[in-house]
Amino acid sequence: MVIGSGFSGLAAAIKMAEQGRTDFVVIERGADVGGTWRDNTYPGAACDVPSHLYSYSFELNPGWTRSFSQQGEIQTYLQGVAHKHGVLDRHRFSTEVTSARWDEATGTWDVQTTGGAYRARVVISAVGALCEPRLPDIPGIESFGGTVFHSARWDHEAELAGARVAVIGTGASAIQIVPAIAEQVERLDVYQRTAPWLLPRNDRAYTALERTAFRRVPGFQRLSRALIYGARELQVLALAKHPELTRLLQLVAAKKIRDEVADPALRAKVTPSWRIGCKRMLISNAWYPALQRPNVELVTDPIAEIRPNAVVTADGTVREVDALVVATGFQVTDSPAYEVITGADGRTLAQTWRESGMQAYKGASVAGFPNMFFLVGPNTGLGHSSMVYMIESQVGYVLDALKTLDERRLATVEVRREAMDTYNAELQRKLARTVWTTGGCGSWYLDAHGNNTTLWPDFTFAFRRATRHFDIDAYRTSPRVAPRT
Ligand code: N01
Repeated sequence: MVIGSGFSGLAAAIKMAEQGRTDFVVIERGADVGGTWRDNTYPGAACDVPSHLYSYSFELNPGWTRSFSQQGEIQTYLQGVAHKHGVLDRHRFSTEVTSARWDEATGTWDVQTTGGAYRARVVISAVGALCEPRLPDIPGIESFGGTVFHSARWDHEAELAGARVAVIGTGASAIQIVPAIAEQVERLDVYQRTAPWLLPRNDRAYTALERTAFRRVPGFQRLSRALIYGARELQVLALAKHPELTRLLQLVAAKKIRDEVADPALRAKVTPSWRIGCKRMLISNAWYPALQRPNVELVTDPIAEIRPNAVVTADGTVREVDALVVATGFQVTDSPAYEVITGADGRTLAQTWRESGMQAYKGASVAGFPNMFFLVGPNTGLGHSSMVYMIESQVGYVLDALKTLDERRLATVEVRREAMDTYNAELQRKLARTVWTTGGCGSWYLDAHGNNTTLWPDFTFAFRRATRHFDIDAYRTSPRVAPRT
């Protein structure tokens, strides 16, 4: 069973089908494939990884219309890929997993869903890291009488044209939303807790000639992809290996502020106090111009409370609004998805990870959770390149595990605790010197204890190498019992 059908779950389904497997089902709570690209439909939603790299290696898309794809185009791509590979009939859409419990007696997962019960020999959790909206704990927010919604649950029925709107947050989502809606709203108050660093966004539509070349010239698309990949990998040197090199990137970002922001007071407000790269690097050419529109105000006083018709800041200023857009990110290290999974010792994954911190072996396997594999698991995220590359590495690893189970006639595999601990000690040793840890910021990369349990601290090809084969020696196994004759 696969849970979730975003980029990772869909890839797992396709690769299982390619191996000739027909004994699997994909449980998806949404009504379509796409995951985060199905859910994030806010105005301006687009990817910040170039299109030709942000695609499956087994389904390159010569038809990308821009260097950085917009949400709709990525969602259409994923729908097309799912259709082409014939895996849609293996999906159970609009069905949510309510509990998954390891049953020691049968060596299977007892999975309850809103669409009925299942027994699964293996569960592949592909629920994604950025899927559960985090709502801010601001006094009075529940009393707000106007329209209020999270950036990942955009209310397309809401009439923002001519309205007074507040956007809370200045992360990757907010910096796309604000320029996209600034023109149509009457007034836009942007509540910033921490200023982000921005780099230029070299986005443009591909010319007809380029698109023909992508389609017709053998190897042109693969070459473009390789060049983008190589350039992105170089960033690992600054972010993870030699964080002092981030100073060069920061010079570019600081110049961007000097070039694009005229007012010294606004310049001071938008200049971060932490090192670039510590939080996700944002790319936009529209953010600073939007903040300088006459109908937009960047508010840096902390929000003290929300009233039925207004946002009140700590200095006592009351700003009346009709709509509140909450762009405050996601529950990453404390996702509710971990509450519904119960392992061999009767504890949930959430309990396990609350104690140990979110950790796994190679991002894929957790001690105490036999026959369960994670895609986009702990420490497989990236601050610089395409998650699709990491996802394909993980899918390869998990598919090799399934093959090993069959070939060796194994009933269960469970990662050895010592293997997981050794792996994570080495990861944390590497992470301690990266900009994500030393850069002087807080971010969703870090858990409540300040440990980075989300990012991969090395080149992505190093991860590909580490996951090339399912390394059964790191696992405890049990054989299948032959049926009595
Ligand atoms: O969320 P975030 P996001 N009061 O967590 C602020 C991916 N993504 O949805 O920095 C006031 O980054 C918070 O402030 P602070 C990408 O991986 C990609 O924007 O914590 N403010 C921050 O400014 C990204 O990293 C793309 O001080 C509060 C903001 O809300 C990830 O998704 C596009 C607050 C949250 O920023 C998440 O991005 C979009 C409070 N109580 C997303 N709580 C692209 O590919 C939080 N904030 C382009």
